Amino acid sequence: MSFTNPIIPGFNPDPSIIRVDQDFFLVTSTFEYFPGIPIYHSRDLIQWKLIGHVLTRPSQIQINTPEPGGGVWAPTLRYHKGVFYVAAASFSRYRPQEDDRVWPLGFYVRTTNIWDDSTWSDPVYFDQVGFDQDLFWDDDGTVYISSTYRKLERTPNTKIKDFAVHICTVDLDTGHSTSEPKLIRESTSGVAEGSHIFKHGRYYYLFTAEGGTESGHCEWVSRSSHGPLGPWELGPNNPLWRNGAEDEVQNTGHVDLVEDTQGQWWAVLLGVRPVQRGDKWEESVLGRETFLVPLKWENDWPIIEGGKITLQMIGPGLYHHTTPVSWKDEFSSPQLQLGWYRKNTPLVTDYSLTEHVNHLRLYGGPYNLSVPACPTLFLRKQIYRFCTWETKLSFQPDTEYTEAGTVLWWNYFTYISLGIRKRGKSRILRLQQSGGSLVNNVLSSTSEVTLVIECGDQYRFGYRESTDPDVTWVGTVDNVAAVKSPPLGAAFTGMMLGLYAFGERQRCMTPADFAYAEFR
Ligand code: 6LW
Repeated sequence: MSFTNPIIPGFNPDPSIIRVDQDFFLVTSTFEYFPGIPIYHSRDLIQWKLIGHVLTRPSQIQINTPEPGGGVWAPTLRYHKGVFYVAAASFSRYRPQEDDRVWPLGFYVRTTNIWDDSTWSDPVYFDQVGFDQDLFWDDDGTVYISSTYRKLERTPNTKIKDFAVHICTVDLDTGHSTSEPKLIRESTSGVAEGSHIFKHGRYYYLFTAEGGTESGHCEWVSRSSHGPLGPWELGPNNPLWRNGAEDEVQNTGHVDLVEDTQGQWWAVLLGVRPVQRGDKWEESVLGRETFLVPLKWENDWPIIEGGKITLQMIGPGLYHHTTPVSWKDEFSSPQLQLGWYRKNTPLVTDYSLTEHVNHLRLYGGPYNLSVPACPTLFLRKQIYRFCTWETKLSFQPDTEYTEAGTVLWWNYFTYISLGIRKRGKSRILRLQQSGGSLVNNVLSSTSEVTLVIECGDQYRFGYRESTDPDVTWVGTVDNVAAVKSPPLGAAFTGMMLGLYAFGERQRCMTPADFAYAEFR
């Protein structure tokens, strides 16, 4: 049967997967966003549903003033004797190699009930720094943690990053390591990361993502008949596939593996879908997404048939893929629906779904959208390349220092907001590109305003007052311009759309009421 990639579209990098009986669970990275680490569920590996998040409480994760691309990196999800584990690391800076002092300690959390996200424990921290923590239980019960950090010995040939995979045994109750860390994989590319260890048949396998997460990204495999400490023997078919700069799916790597109930093995990995315009490839605004590929074993080595990751793939099994074409939240439940994200861990409650029934009411906090702190901002991932985002806002600002509206969001350096403000006696609608141009339109009524962002090769911003027959378009922004305006931060995340309210250094006393938000 054929299936369509990506299996989880939009900003969903670094997938890690397990199967428990009939159920597959998959987690991805969230970086500076909260709640952290989405958990997706599937029965067929193709259709995935968001069922909750691993990090939902400030006692589990404090993401306060991260750089874009900081926050929670590459989780590993594992299941052992009735307990689910997620190991990860959280950064305040996005590029650890730029400042060796800020390498974070890794941590893990656990639960026995993956269906109820309030049951995940508080973190137990490891006593080792690094990122891309992997947990492996050997048959004798020994637990190994592998992670990536910069090699200790530096030689004249040392690469700038020198990210290498190290392993040690660990006491999970305390998080303390119980053996000296050992280097098990370094790469001539200078980057070996995203390690995952498995046992299959008589061998242990070590999968590593190499070359860095951008254009040189690929996946290597080694095996050992001794154990996780090695020695490891490199496979004959490395890298496992060769997606390159001309392919429809690029930057592929960071693999995790799962065996289905029929004994078929599958890899999940991250990749991007660049957009071809004329003879040029442009980066996808959707970010790094989750892809699926079947694996075969030959002479006790894994291989990918065809040697490429593509948008349409053939895999054994019974698959059917239906892409939902629309999504709408009418704010009719007293709890926020799954799939809304905050930037950073919110420290105060600044919204209500019950004060104004069937509305999301925001009390804008004192931070506008261009600061590293946590603004009153609710975000959804853009998962369709061509779609329209729409919301209806009622907001009667009583000072000139408050604003509420909708935003196209990459990070706090790069966003475009369309919001209502007070100017003199009138209300204006302001289109503002971070660090850039400004368009102000005077609104003619005090009624609700529909705010629209058309997403495609370009983003088009418009609004409609209740008396207007049509949308008035106020500006257009090129995709790439939106993503690339400096500084980029990290290419770790993806485009999001959101609702916001703020006061400048003082909270906003008048609420902003959003009647719905939709993609169509
Ligand atoms: C991930 C690591 C990586 O933890 O990107 O470039 C990080 N390397 O494997 C964030 O996805």
